[in-house]
Amino acid sequence: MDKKYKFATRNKALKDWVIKMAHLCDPDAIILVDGSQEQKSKLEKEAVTAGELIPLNQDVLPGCYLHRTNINDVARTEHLTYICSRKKEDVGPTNNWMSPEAAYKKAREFFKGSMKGRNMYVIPFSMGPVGSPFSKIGVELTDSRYVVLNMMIMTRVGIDVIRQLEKENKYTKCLHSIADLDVNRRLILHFPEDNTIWSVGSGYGGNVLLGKKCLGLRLASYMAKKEKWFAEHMLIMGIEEPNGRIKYIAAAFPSACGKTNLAMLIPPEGLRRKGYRIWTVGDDISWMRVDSDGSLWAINPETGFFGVAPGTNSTSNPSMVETIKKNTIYTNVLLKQDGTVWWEGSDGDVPSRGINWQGLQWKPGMSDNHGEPVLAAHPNARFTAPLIQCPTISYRLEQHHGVPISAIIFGGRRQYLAPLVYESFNWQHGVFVGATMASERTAAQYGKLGEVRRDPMAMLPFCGYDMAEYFRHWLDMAKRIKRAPKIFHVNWFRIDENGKFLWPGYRENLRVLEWILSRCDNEVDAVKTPIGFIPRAQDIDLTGLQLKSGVLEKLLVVNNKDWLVELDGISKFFKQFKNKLPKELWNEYEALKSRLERGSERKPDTVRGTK
Ligand code: OXD
Ligand code: MN
Repeated sequence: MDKKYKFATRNKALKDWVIKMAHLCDPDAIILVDGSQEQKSKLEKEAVTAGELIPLNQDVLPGCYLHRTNINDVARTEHLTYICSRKKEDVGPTNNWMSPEAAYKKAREFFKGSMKGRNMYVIPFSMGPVGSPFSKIGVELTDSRYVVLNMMIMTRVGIDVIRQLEKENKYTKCLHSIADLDVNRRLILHFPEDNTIWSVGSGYGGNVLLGKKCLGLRLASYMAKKEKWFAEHMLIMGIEEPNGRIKYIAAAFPSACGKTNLAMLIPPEGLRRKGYRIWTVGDDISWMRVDSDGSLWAINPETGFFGVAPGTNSTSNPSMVETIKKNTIYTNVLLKQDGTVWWEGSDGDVPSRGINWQGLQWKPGMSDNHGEPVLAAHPNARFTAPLIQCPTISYRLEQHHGVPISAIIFGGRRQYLAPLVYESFNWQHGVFVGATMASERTAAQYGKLGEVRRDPMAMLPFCGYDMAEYFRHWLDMAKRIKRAPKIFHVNWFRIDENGKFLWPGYRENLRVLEWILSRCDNEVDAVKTPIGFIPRAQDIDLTGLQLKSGVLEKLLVVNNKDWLVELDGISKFFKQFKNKLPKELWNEYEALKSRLERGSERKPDTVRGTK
């Protein structure tokens, strides 16, 4: 307590807070992160000396490093993640709650002296271009060099943020310490009313890069409700059409549905020849505002990708393979003998040996004491890489007003139920489609295989307040958006009688996006079904794709009986919100039910859609 800490800033409140937190955590010194290349190199060197980073083969992977987390610290810990609003009812039934008093008290014990022997880095960062009406400033205090180096990739860190902070005293106070990495002393706490985040006991990205899920989604969603905008778990991509116009879409998918791959796809040959090209804006977070033209405009508040490595290869995502060839931090992948890296589902042959994510000697075919295969990379192994290295990156990243959104797309992984694509009837119905989004678990996820997990708007783990209020916000925004994007649902994962995927996915998904955009321009008719408008088979351009005859028709089937069963799951999900659930969503539920019941007494619908 008697240490004299030094920290210079013209922002008195910031200085007081930093010094106060230093007294709590007891670091050796306080270091301001200015975003300079010089400081970055120094930190990298120190991290290498301390064994926190391993330099990779600099001839093949210049500027790249490997990091290994603790083996008990490899993913977001949702059960230790809390929203600490003053009133319990404000977080709703889908969030963990702790009172601010109890949360501060408990975490303070974990933070006490937690930075002893380490430095406290002060990272001023901006989510969004500095000075943009969208942007939010944060300051993260951390004792982890890995966090500093990742934040320098994922957010805007630098002198202009510091200047902005001196001008206006409005920022999110983020405190992080790896402490002793003990899972029993780990907490990820959000205090929406105090604009504060405290994270202790973890070194895993999603728990500690506090600009991302914690500020970028949980606190931002709370701010967005109050300030009447949207903070969403969505990719943003521009689709350049043959006429040279670029239209932008925002899309939300639960994990393991290919969000990052879609955001930067390379058009299949048939569509590339027509003149299509993709411009990636972001792969994870979309902040959207109504601009003066009455449309919804979006920015990606981040500057980097924090992507899942396993499964990333030249077929699934050639753009990402290019992006991560330099200036990338790899986490929990296999280190090969030649100083490069590998993971399950990577390009290249399976290496004959290496050091796996746990730091152990590894050979293909190894199994543990329980007979389980020993993996080269952790299934949630990651890379952190700058957006600007992506070959498809949009040139509008720094535009203060973002990009105009023509369509919002929701999606899930459904083997039988949802057709390849359908369009909602209107905004309110679209909100219902988003609110009832669901995905079946894959083998890579914890839980029962095939079990349906509801994940409205892919925001279940990221909404910083009561989801019923969040749905209300989505509905209310209709009044403000004069030129609302159309809302669609896609499902790339339907299977046939033999369990094989019917749709080839990946780059071929652009064929579906093409239909979506032509619907936005009212260029094609559609077929009206009880769940929404679906394409006429002839309107999906299959040029160059060998799809067996009849498969597209199968992909577009809407089976009323299956949907009637689905209604049970939806109603169970809705009921947990009790009378807070907006009645408009129950109205949509009833309307869908009656359309399905009427529909099942008739022949399949062939009614023409709107033009
Ligand atoms: C992520 C996630 O890491 O959604 O982006 O979990
Ligand atoms: Mn995400």
